[in-house]
Amino acid sequence: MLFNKLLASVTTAVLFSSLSAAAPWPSSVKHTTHRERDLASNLRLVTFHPESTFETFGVGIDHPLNKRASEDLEGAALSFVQSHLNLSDKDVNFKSGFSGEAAAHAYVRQQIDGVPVANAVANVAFNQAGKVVAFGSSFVKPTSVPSSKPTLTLEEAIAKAESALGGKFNEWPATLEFIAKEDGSVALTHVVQIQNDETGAWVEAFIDAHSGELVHITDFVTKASFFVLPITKETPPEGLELLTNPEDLSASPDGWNNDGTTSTTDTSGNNVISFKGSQTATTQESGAGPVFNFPPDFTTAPTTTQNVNTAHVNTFYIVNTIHDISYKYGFTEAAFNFQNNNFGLGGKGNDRVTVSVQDSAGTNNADFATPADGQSGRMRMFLWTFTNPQRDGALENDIVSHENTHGITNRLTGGGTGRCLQTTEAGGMGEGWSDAFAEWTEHKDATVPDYILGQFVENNSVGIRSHPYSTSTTVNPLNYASLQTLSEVHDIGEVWANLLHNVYAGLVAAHGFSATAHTDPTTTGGNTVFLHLFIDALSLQPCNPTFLTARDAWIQADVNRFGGANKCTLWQAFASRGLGVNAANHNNDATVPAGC
Ligand SMILES: *[C@@H]1O[C@H](CO)[C@@H](O)[C@H](O)[C@H]1NC(C)=O
Ligand SMILES: *[C@@H]1O[C@H](CO)[C@@H](O)[C@H](O)[C@H]1NC(C)=O
Ligand SMILES: [Ca+2]
Ligand SMILES: [Zn+2]
Repeated sequence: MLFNKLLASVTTAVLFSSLSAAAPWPSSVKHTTHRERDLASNLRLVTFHPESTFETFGVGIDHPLNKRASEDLEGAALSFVQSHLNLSDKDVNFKSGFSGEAAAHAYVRQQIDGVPVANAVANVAFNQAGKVVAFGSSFVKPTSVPSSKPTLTLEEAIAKAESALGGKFNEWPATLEFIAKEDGSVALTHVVQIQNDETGAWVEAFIDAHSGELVHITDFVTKASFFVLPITKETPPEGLELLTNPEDLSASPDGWNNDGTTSTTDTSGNNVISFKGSQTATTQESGAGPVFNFPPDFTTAPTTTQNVNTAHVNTFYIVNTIHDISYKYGFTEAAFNFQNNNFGLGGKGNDRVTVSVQDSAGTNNADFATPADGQSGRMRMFLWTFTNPQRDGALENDIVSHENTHGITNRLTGGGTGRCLQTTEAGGMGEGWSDAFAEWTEHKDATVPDYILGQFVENNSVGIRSHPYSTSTTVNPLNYASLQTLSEVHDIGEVWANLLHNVYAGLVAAHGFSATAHTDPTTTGGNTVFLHLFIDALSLQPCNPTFLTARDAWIQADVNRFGGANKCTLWQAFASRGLGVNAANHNNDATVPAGC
């Protein structure tokens, strides 16, 4: 409860005053380009992210190098961006790219004097025919540009960042980058990572390399805020089972108990390490094989050795399983996933997920920090204090899945930088994808029941969100226009997750349900189609997407992979919750394209 009280005293007061001063929707417009955060030392910082344009091209358009070999992704992307935005080659810099099953993706940055502009990025997607199918851009035309030679040393910038943010430089290599500001200028900045072990804060700080001012941050941590709802009835825990060989060797070739070079006998491997307190405090196998057989005792405190072992094993199992599922649907090494050893398949390694269970930093919550590809994702699970004995979020799979999905969405959007779900609206969708993925993993057949998250940790039947996700507008009335009055990321996330619940229901109604979708992405059920589009669209959408551009990315993803077979099903579902063809500025529209 402490968390809610803190939130109320620190954040809510300000949000109420700003909301009451303005008409409902103009105040929500900034969701697409801004984010206001309370940082350490009573510092409030508003970050600016230039609006992303997003165009999709259906079956595709040509690019200047069409005649050349199509495997030159970098050359094709750079030449397309230059011609499309009328820029020269000195303005554009290739950041990352990969070829997926349905599309190839390139992520480029604007640069000035050879220095990249951190928040001026673009992404280009090519279909299998080598034609451009999607283009997103937040490139800027700066009104003034300072010298690209810093006057402030890196050491001075680090000292400024540490004192402004109340944390310590974590020694991750600093970079020099421009940052586009709201006033139209750009600032030259030293970019340094600052962490605070007590609060769990982990940000990239952009310190003006001429003035020393903190001008921007990237917040790597996405938190789950779980609001207390009235307890109406009990949901008994589902039974745990001893599963044999749950790993998918086509996604984790050395199995889960191998750290990429040698085999392991504890809850550590190539994709994840689960521990409590320190990374040496993992759980050792209970028998060779390996066997990790540690049944929980829900009548005793979660902190008993027995229950800590269950927590390690369950999170190790869930994060590995999500690694394997998402891998088969396209979240691979080259697409910036979390693995120590990438087996020569592209991307950066040494970044398995670290899971700290029963982390002492908090209660009644959990979080996930997503730095760029090549640095480990950090999941922290907390204890929940609503019951006696307390309960452990590590044993409620929807909470673990929700957190893990933050890593997937933050890596797949914008090419592995961890910088592209930072605005209020994009951060809100981040929460929504996390709920929607958790829901996806739990479907068992073609029925699409209302979905509730977090009922075990709170020991109530209504869970931690304001409404169940539902195809019924009576059960869940949230729609696109709800964004006019919502400004907290989890609240916005509920709108997106409810939209995706309805997209899911539409696809399953059209295609049925594939029972083996977790391990076989070639199946044809609506649940399989849904997860393909979910993953594919993340790579297509622009940096800091909006509901509108994210919707367009789903439509384009369907063209790329299924030839547009689901166009009307998708539009009908989106339009049913206000995200029709003419939706704009957080105003509903129920129009579907002609012919649907
Ligand atoms: C493209 O850029 C050049 C040089 O900056 C300029 O002269 C030209 O007018 C631009 N063309 C268009 C179509 O904007
Ligand atoms: C869960 O809630 C029910 C009442 O709804 C209560 O009887 C039970 O003791 C609670 N369980 C725990 C562990 O607190
Ligand atoms: Ca990686
Ligand atoms: Zn979350």
